[in-house]
Amino acid sequence: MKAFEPQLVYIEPGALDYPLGRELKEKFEKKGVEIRETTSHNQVRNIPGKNELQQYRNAKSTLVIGVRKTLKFDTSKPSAEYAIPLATGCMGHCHYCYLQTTLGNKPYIRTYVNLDEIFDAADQYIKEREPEITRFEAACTSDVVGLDHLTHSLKKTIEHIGQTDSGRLRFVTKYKHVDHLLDAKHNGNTRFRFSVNSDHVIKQYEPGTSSFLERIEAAGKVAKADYPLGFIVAPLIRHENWKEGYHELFERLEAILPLYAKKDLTFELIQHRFTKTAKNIIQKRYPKSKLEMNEEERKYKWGRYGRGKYVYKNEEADELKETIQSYIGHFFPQAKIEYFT
Ligand code: 0TT
Ligand code: SF4
Repeated sequence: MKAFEPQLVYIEPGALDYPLGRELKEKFEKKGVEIRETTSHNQVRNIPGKNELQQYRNAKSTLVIGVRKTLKFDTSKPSAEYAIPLATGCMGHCHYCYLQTTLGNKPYIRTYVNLDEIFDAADQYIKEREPEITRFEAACTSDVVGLDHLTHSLKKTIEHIGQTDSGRLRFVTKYKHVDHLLDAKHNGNTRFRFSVNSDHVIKQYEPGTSSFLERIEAAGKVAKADYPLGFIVAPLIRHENWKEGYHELFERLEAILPLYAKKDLTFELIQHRFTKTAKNIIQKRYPKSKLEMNEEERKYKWGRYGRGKYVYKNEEADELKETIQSYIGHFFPQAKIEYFT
C-alpha cells in the first residue's frame, strides 16, 4: 500500500495566511500536482468525472487545503469528550464507512492549516474541565494518519497535547504510514489505535487501506515508540463463519504483536450499524458490495434528531459482544475493553 498522494489540490485563499498553507502549496507545486484556487470549500465543484460515481472516486483523491472556521468542538462519545477537527474525508474505500453519509456531498479530503487556533480552542476545553482529564478524538471525520505524511498536523497535535497535564489525544487508523510519528514527543498522552477486523471483513469491505499485517507491523513500531496502544475492532459483522473469523483475528494478533506492545492495551468494540440513507448511498457507490444491510434482520435504534440506525437485534448483539470479549479475555487477559457499542 503506497502512501496517499492527491491527484488534484484546491487551496482556499485564507489558507495562505498560515505557514502550513504556504508550505503545502509549495510542496504540491514541486511535486507537479495540479493546484486550483477556490474562494471557499463550498465552491469545490467541478471535480472531474463524467458521472456521479467517477466524481466520487476522484473526490477521494482530491485534497482541499482550508481553514477551520468553527472552533466549537463536537462531542465524541464513547471514545472521548471532544472531537478535535484536523481533517475531513478519507482516501479509503470502506463500503460501510459512515463518512459517506456524514460528509454528504463533500467526499473530498480537507485538511485544516490554522492549527494554532485549533490548539488554543483545545486548551480552553482542557482548562474548563481541570483537574479532570479531557480526551480528544482526532479520527471522527477522517483517517488522519493516512494523510499526515503530507501535513504533519497530527504530529504537531500529538506534541501539543504531550505538553499538557490533563489533555489526552486518541485516533484510529487503517494505514501503516506511521514512521514520521515515531519520534513525536507524545509524553504518553496519545493513545494510538489501529482498526482491525476478521480477514473476511478486511478483504471484502476495506479496499484502499493497508493490509492486516501492515497494520500490525505499524502497531509494533508505535508500541516500541512508547505510545499507549489500542485496537478498535469495527465494524463487528456477523458474516458467515464469523466466530472462526474473529477467533483467528485475535489468535494472529497475539502471535504477531511483540511482548512490549501488550502491556498497556485497550480494545474498543463497535458492532456494524447503518442508516437508511447510508444503505442507499452504499448501493450507489459500491454496487457490487456484499455488505449485508437487511432492515428486517436488525433492530432500529432511535437516535438524536430522528437519525436512527439499524444495529443487530439484542440477542445477536449480546452474542457478538460476549464472543469477542471471551476471545480478548483469552488472548489478551491483561488488556482493557473500553466499551461495546
Ligand atoms: O461506525 C461508526 C460508529 O462508530 C459511529 O456511531 C461512531 C462510532 N465510533 C467511531 C466509536 O464508537 N468510537 C470511535 O472511536 C469512532 C472511531 C470515533 C467517533 C466518532 C466517536 O467515538 N464518537 C462519535 O460521536 N463519532 C462521531 O460519530 C463522528 C461522526 O460525526 C458520527 C457518526 O455517527
Ligand atoms: Fe472510512 Fe476509516 Fe475506511 Fe477511511 S479508513 S474509508 S475513514 S472507514
